[in-house]
Amino acid sequence: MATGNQGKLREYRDLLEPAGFEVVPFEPGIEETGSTYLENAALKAEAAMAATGTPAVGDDSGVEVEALDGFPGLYSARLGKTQPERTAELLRRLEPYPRPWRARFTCTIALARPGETTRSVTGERRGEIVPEWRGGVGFGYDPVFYVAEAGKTFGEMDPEEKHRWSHRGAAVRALLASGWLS
Ligand code: ITT
Repeated sequence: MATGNQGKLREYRDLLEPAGFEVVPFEPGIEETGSTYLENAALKAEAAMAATGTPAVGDDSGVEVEALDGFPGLYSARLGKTQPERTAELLRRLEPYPRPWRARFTCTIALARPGETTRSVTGERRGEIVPEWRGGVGFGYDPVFYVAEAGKTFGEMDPEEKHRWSHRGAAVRALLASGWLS
């Protein structure tokens, strides 16, 4: 798993270990120079595969806010130095706009295997950004991402529940269903 994000790593362990996979973290240490989630996910997966010689997955994800024309999207990790700063910056930018602040989380997973073409799957979840931080579970923007159908933010869901609703849960289920991991 080509990530330095502990929150993501925990979720991949949760989602893939019950399916029989051992998830080993590897920090690819590359610059995310791609212009799409897919390009960045592939850069991470291919760097990890090249360094380790084993199959690797990379995850590029982000939250796109309608009022901000899809921002921060690809730049979700770069809105500030720490996550509290990033979340506060997102809320600051949204302040002038009327609610609801409709948003969508996207997660693209790239799978790189030695000698094979890199393949990918994507999962999405629609919701809205809320101004007050709710719940202490999860990571990243979880406390301000509200899923109306569940009546909770991601930050208020236990891991199982988040996986059921989340962009990453959907992407991993698609990856498992693809048969590419066998
Ligand atoms: P790696 O590249 O090392 O995997 P990263 O944190 O830089 O880690 P991204 O470039 O994909 O990851 O940036 C995604 C940003 O969106 C980052 O700020 C995450 O915390 C946030 N994010 C992604 N998935 C999330 C989720 O399920 N819940 C909350 N925030 C999430």
